[in-house]
Amino acid sequence: MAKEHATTGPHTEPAGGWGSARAVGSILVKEHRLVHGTRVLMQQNKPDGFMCVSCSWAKPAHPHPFEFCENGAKATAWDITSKHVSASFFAEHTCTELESWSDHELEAIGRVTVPMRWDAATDKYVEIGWQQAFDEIGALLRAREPDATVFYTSGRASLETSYMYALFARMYGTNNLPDSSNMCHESTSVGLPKTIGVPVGTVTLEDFEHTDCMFFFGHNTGTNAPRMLHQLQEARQRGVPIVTFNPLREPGLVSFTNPQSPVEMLTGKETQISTQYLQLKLGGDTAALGGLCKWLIEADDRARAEGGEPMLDHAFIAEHTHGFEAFADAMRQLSWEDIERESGLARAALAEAAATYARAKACMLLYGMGLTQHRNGVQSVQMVTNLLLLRGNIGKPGAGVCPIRGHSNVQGQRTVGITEKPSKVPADKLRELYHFDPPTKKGMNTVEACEGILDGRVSAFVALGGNFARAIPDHYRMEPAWRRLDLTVGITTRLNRSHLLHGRQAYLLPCLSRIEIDQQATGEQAVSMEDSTGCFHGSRGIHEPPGDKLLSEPAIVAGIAKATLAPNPHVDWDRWVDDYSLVRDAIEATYPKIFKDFNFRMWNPGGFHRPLGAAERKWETETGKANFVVPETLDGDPDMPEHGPDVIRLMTTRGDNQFNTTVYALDDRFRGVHGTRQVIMLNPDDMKRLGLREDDVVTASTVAHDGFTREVGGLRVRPYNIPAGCAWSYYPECNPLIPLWHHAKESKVPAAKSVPITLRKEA
Ligand SMILES: Nc1nc2c(c(=O)[nH]1)N[C@H]1C(S)=C(S)[C@@H](COP(=O)(O)OP(=O)(O)OC[C@H]3O[C@@H](n4cnc5c(=O)[nH]c(N)nc54)[C@H](O)[C@@H]3O)O[C@H]1N2
Ligand SMILES: Nc1nc2c(c(=O)[nH]1)N[C@H]1C(S)=C(S)[C@@H](COP(=O)(O)OP(=O)(O)OC[C@H]3O[C@@H](n4cnc5c(=O)[nH]c(N)nc54)[C@H](O)[C@@H]3O)O[C@H]1N2
Ligand SMILES: [Mo]
Repeated sequence: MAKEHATTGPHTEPAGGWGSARAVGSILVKEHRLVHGTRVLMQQNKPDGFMCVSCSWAKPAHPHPFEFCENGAKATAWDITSKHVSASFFAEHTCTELESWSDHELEAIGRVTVPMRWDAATDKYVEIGWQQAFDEIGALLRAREPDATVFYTSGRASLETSYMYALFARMYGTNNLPDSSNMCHESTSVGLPKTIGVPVGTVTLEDFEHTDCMFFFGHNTGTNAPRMLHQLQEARQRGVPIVTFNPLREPGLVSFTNPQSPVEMLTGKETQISTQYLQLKLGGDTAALGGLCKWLIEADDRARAEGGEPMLDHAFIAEHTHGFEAFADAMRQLSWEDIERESGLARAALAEAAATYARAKACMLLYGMGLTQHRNGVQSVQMVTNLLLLRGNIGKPGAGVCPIRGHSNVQGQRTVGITEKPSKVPADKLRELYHFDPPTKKGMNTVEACEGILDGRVSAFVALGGNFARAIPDHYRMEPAWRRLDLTVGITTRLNRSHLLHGRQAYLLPCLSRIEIDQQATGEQAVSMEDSTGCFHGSRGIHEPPGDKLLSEPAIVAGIAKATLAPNPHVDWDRWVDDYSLVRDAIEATYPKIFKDFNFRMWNPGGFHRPLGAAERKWETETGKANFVVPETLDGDPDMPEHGPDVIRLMTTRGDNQFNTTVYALDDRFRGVHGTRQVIMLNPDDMKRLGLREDDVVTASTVAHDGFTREVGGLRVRPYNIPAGCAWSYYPECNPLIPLWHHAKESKVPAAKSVPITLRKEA
C-alpha cells in the first residue's frame, strides 16, 4: 500500500458539486464502461429498474431523473466492470503470492467468472464444475456436526436468497447465521425492541417533508448515504434546523451542492446543512444525550413551578410510556461537570441544542456507526429514544428514530430469517410449511463465530458475500486460525482476502450481481430488498452477466442445499430457482403480516412499507408501553484502562472511495487525504504533547492487558480538526488493533469507534 505520493490538505469544496460529477465520470472510464455505464445508471433506484448495490437509503416513489449518487455510481461501475478473470488468471498466481497484494489490488482484477476449488498441491484456485463443487461441499457439510459450520451473510443478498439460505442452514440443523449487521446496527436491533418494541427505525421518506428539526449522531452522510443529502437540502430550504453531533466536521453535513442541479452547479450555490455542529469526544454520545435530556427535564420542572409552558409532552408520557420518573430523576442527578467531561462539549452548546429541540413540534433523530460501534452502543441508542419520548416524538408525522442502515438489504435479511437468535424465527410456520423442527439452540453471531474459529468449535465457514476476514477485529489473532478450518466456501462477485485466508478445502463460487440479467427457466427473474426506512422494493437486473459460467445467488444456495440435505417433498429448491416469485410466496406464507401481496406490491413506486407498531404508537414491549431506560454510565469506553496521558481513543472509519472493505481508490477527497490510507489523524495539541510532527511515521499499539500484542505500523501522522484525546484512521487497515472482546455489551458489535492506543515514532 501507500506506494504512491501521499498528501493531505484542507478540504474546501462542499459535498456533491463538481468534484462529485468528476468522480462519477472517472470511475466509469477506469472500469471501461463510460457510454454503457451512463445508460445503466439511468435505471438505478427507479421503480422498474434495479436497486443500487451501495447503501440502503430509501428509494423514492418519484425519483429524480438521476436517482443515484457519486458512490452509488462507483458501486455500479465496480459491478459492471469489463474486467473479468477466469481460470487462466488463477493459473498464474498462487494464493500465497496473492496474499501480498493490497485489498484494492485484489478486487481490482475484476469479476470472478468461473467456479473454483483450491488445489493444495499447487496452492492455486483451479476451475471445477458446478455440480462437482456442490457435491463436494454437500459431502463435507454432511460429515460434520451442524453447529460446527457457520453460515455468514453480508448485507447485500436479496430477500429471496436470504430466505433460502436461512432455511437451508436451519434444515441442516444450525442457527449459526451471523450477518454483517452484527458488526453494524445490531446495537439498534437489540436496543430498540426494549424501548419502542420494534427492531428498526420508524421514519419514512414522507416524514422528511413534515419534520421541523433533525438531530444527527455519528453518521457520515455525504459519503455513506449521499442521496439523503437531497432530503436534508430540501429540509434546510424550508428552514428546518439540523443539529449534528460528530467528532469530525464531515463536509456532507456542513454544506452541499446538488450535483444534479444545473443551476447550483453553474453558480456554485451551496446549502448549509448543519445549523449547529457539536464536535463531541469519541463515545461521548450518552453524555451529550444525557445533557440534552437533563436540560429539558429541568427546564420543564422550572416551567411547571412557575406556571409557564411545559417543555415535555406530559400527555404522551402519561399515556404511552413507562419509567419516566426514574429516568427524570437520574437525569436531574447527572452533574454538568461529568456531562462536559465525558462528552467534551460545553454546557452552553448543549443548552442551545436542547432549546432547538424544544422548539420543534416534530423532530427526528438519525444515527450511524458513530453511535452503535461502541462499548455502550446499545445504551446510546436507547438514549436516542429517551430523548424522543420526552416530547412525544415517535408515532407522529415528521418525527421518529432513523437508524441509517448500511448494506442495501441488511435490514431485510433480518426480516426474512438471517439471525442467530431462535426467538426471532417463526418456528411454527417453518414446521407447518416444511415439516421439520428448526434448531432451538442459539447460534453464533459474528464475535462468537470468531471465538469458535479460534477455539476450534467451528470447522467450516460458508460466506454468502462479504469479506469477513477483513471486516472483523483482531486480524492478527484470527489469520492463522482460518488455515485450521476444514472448509471455506465463498459465494462472491470478486476475489478478496477472505478467499486467500482459506481452509484446507476451499471453494470460490462466482455469482451474478443484481444489476445483471438473471435468466432462469421461467424467464428473467427479479429480486427484492428492504431499505433503511422499512420499505420493500423489487429490483430487475438490466446488464449482461460477465460470462456464462456464473450462477445467481439463489441457484448457488439451492445447489448447496440440495447436495447437503436429505430430499424434503415440501421444499422444491429447483422450482424456486426456476421462478423466484415462488420464493416470495413462501416468504409471504412465513411472514403474512409483513409481506401481504408481496409479488404484487413490490412494484409499487416507492415500494411498500412494513407495518410498524411504534409508528402507530402501539408498543410491542414487555410493559406494553414505550420504555425509558436509565443509562448505566456516561463513560464512553468502560474498557479503556485508566486514562494515562499517552493513551488516545482511535476510531476506525470509512473514507470516500470505499465500500467497506472494497477500496476503489486511495483518495478521500472530502477529508483531503490523497494517495494513501496509511494515515492517522490527530489533534494538533496531542501531537505537540506526544512530541509528534506532521509526516512522522508511527506504530499504533492497543492498550489491552490480555497478553496479545496488537500493532499497526507505517501510519503517517496528520494534524486534523478532532477533539483532544481522539484520533481517526481507516477501516479495515486498522482492524488488527481492535481486540475481539472489545465490543458493545449487549449486542456484541465490535467497538470500532473507540480503541485505546498509544503511538510510537518509527525510526
Ligand atoms: N460509499 C459508501 N457507502 C456506504 C458504506 C461505504 O463503505 N461506502 N458502507 C455502508 C455500511 S455497511 C454502513 S454500516 C454505513 C456506515 O456509515 P456511517 O455510519 O457513516 O459509518 P462510518 O463511515 O464508520 O462513519 C461513522 C461516522 O461517525 C462519526 N463518529 C465516530 N465516532 C463517533 C462517536 O463516538 N460519536 C459520534 N456522534 N460520532 C462518531 C465519524 O466521524 C463518522 O462521521 O454506510 C453504508 N454506506
Ligand atoms: N474497524 C471497523 N470494522 C468494521 C466497520 C468499521 O466501521 N470499522 N464496519 C463494520 C460494518 S458496519 C460492516 S457492515 C462490515 C462489512 O463486512 P462485509 O459485509 O463482510 O464486507 P464488505 O466489504 O461489504 O464485503 C465486500 C465483498 O462482498 C462481495 N460482494 C460484493 N457484492 C456481492 C454480491 O452481490 N454477492 C455476493 N455474494 N458477494 C458480493 C465482494 O467479494 C466484496 O469483496 O464491516 C464491519 N467492520
Ligand atoms: Mo454496515
